[in-house]
Amino acid sequence: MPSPTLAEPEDVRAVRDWLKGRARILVLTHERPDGDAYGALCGALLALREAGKECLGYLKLPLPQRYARVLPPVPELILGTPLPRTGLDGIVCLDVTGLERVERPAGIDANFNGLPLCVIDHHADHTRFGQTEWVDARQAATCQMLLHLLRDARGRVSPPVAACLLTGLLMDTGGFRFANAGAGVLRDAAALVDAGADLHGLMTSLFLRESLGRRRLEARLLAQAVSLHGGRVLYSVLTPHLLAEFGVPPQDTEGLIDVLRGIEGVDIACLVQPEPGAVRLSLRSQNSACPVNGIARQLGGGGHVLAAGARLPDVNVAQAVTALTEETRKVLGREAVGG
Ligand SMILES: [Mn+2]
Repeated sequence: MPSPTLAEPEDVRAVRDWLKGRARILVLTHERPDGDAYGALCGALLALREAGKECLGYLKLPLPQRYARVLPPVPELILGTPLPRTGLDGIVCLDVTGLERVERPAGIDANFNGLPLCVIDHHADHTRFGQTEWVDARQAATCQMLLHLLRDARGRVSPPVAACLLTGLLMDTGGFRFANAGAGVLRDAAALVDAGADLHGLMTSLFLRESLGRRRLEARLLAQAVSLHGGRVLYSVLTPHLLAEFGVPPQDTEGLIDVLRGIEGVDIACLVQPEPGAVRLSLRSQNSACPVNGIARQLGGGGHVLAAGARLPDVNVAQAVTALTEETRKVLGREAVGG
């Protein structure tokens, strides 16, 4: 894995110029946010305020406990309610692959009310949807891109912003355990620690402490997991009922799939999540010869080589599992042929 490098300078410059020309900015991220999304959203809002900009951010649901514990309070964040009347003059979308994945507040339409759109993202399957875009799939996290942007612009990052950005960098690299955690990531993490982020505190809260309910839910998911293709694919079904049974909030499912991914012999792990009118498949690969982004794309979704997902409308769990069985068979078969 090559170490992340700076993106084309003109893209970064375009984003910086765009930001300079705005006074009241709305910051959005993707639906069903993860640690990189929360870190990037909160870090951007704090940094914009420090730069003297008025800004607002939006999340449909409150932050999961693990993030609420470690991220600084961000008063600019609106939770689930319509935006106050504002004279917005631009929207920033962070860590979002495509237009349809943006978590939008009531009052902001699919055309973003015609406001100028600036997009910063690191997904390989990003589909351009902003007028001003900086997209670099070599970066491990959107938070890593924000660090470069801030360092270039101001040469420094404040301690609260550093805490947010390190949170995203940690979560998108699995605590420096994934293949994307190269030397560049470690150098950037060190820069964030130098800037005041509490690495040990973040590691503890993000990876070493969970509620008993969540740990019991993980145990249940493992106990009911089903093997396919001689154990190379492992899936488990996570229903809203199961979340309720263990008292785990619906926005706190990030990382549950890792209990399946970590099992010996598993190349592809899948969490099957029925929701109203659809079944969502989250996919993780332990083996770059068995990419899951192609599977996700085949099923109408997308993502990275090793982490992807799809939402299958109008199917039940059995039909989703049949689709999973077929698509993973093709990928494992190709790998066997390819060597
Ligand atoms: Mn990300």
